[in-house]
Amino acid sequence: PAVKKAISEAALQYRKPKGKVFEYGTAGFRMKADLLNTVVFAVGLLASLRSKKLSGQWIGVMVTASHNPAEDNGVKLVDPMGEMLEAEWEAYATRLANAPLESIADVYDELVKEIDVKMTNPARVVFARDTRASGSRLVGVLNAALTATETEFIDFKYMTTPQLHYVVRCKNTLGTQYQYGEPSEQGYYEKLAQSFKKVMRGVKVQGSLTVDCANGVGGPKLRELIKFLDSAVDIKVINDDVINPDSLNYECGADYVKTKQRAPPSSKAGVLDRCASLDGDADRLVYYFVDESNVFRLLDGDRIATLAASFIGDLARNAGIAQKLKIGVVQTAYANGASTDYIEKVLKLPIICTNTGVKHLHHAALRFDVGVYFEANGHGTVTFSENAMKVIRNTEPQSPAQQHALESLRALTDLINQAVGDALSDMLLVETILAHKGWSPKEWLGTYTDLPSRLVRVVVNDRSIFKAYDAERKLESPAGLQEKVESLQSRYNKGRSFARASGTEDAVRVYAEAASRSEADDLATRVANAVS
Ligand code: NG1
Ligand code: ZN
Repeated sequence: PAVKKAISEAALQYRKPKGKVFEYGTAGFRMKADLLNTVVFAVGLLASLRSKKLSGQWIGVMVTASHNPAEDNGVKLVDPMGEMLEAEWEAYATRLANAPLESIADVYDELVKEIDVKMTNPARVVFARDTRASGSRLVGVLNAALTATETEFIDFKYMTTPQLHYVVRCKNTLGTQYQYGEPSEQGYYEKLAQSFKKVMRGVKVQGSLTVDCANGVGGPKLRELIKFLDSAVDIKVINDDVINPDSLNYECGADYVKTKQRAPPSSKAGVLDRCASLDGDADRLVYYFVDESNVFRLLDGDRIATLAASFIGDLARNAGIAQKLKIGVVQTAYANGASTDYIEKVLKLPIICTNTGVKHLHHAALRFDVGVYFEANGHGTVTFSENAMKVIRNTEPQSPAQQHALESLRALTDLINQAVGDALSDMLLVETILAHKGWSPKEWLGTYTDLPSRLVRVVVNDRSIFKAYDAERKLESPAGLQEKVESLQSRYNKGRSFARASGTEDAVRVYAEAASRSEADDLATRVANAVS
C-alpha cells in the first residue's frame, strides 16, 4: 500500500501524450524523446516487478534509440542472463505503458496478482544510457519509478547496449561457476582485451582499422578499450563527436553505411583501407573498403557470420573436436542468397532462417552447440552451448597443434559477448580471424560474390494486413499478393523477393535480389508497386 501510494504520487509529475498508443516491439519502446516520460516510468515499475518475480535477480534497463535520429530515444529491458526481455512480459510492458497515470498504480497491482509476484522479494535493477541529450531526463524518470517501488539500483551512466547486457549477466552469475566476468566497465574491457591477446598469440594484424563510431557512445568506449589492448591492433577512431548532439548517426554509422551502401561522406579512407562502422549504441558492426577501381565494397553481417563460422569450424577440426560440436548458422530472410549458398555448399553447415529481430535469431542459435547468428545489418554474435563449453574446456590435446587450437577456442568463448550482439567484441573477433587467415578485406570479400539487392520502404494505409509466414519469406495476406510476388520473381535470373510489415516503423519493407543490379532494382520496384 505504501508503494502503491508512492507510485501514484510519483506518476503525477508526468503527463501522458494524448492519443498515443505504445507498444513494446522488437527494440523495446522507441519514439520521439519528448513522448517517453510515462513510458520510461512504466518500464521502471516493470523492471522492479520482473526482478522480484525472478527472486531478486538483477534486471537491466537500457535507454537508447540505437541508429535512430538524435531527437529519438527509447528504452528496453534486459533479462538476467543478458538476453532480451522474455516475450510474455512484452505485453505487460505494453499494458503498463498505456495505463492512464491516475490508475497506473492499480494496473501495477493487477499485474502483481496476475503474474503472481512475491512482493517481499528484493528488487534489483542496473541501468545505463547512450549519449542522447534526452537521456539524463529519462534516467531521472527511471530513478523516480525505482525509488517509488523501493528498488535497489545502480546507475552505470553512459554505456553501450552490449556493455549493459554484459554487466547484467555478470551481476547474476557472480560467485558461481558460470561467473561471466567482473560486473563493471573495466571488467568488460579486461575480459575482451585478455582474450583478444590470447587468441592473437603468434599472429599479427596487417595495417590499421578505421572505426566510424556514428558519433555515439561507442566512440568514447572504443577509446577506453584501446587502452587495454596494448597496441595489439592499430585502431583509428573517427566520428566520435558526442558533444554536438545533432551529429549522432548523421551521415555515418553502421545503419547509414548498410542502407546507403556507401562510406560516410566524411571518410578519408584510401583504396583497400580496412574500415568499420558501429551504430549509435554499438551493437551493430559492418566492415567495408574501397577497391582498386574505387568501388565501395560492403562486408555486412552475412559476411561476419560466414567468416566466424568458417574460422570456428577450422579451429574445431584442428582441435580434434569437430565431431562433438554441432556448428550452425542462423539468418533471416534479409541474408543475401549468395551467403546462404556459401554456408550450405562451401562451409557445409546447417542454416536456420528465423523471423527478423535478434531475439528470434538468438533463440534459434541456442539449438546448436556453436550458433553463429547475424542479421544482415550487422547485429549478431556466437553462442556456445553448455556441451560446447565442456568439450572446449575439458578436451585433452593430443598434439601441440591441437593444444593451440583448443586454447584459441577457449579464448574465443571469452572474446565473444555471448549475451548479445556486440560491435566492439565482434570487431575484435573479425580482426582476429583476418589476422589468422592473413587476409585483407579483399580476400574476405573474395570468398563469394553477393547478389545485387535492393531494400525499399513502402508506406501503406494499414500495414497490419500484411501477414507473413515461413520466417517472413511469404505472405498469407493480403490474398493473392504472394502469387504475384512469386510470378514476378520467377522472371528474373536468381530472383528472390519478399515483403513484410516492419516491426519498428509504420511501413512495409520490400527486399529483392537478382543476378544483376538492374534486375534486382527492377524486381524491387515491381513488388513495391504490387504492395502499395
Ligand atoms: P524492422 O523494422 O522490423 O524491419 C529493423 C531491422 C531488423 C532489426 C530491428 C530492430 C532490417 C531490414 N530490419 O526491423 O533487422 O534490427 O530493426 O532494430 O534491417
Ligand atoms: Zn543498435
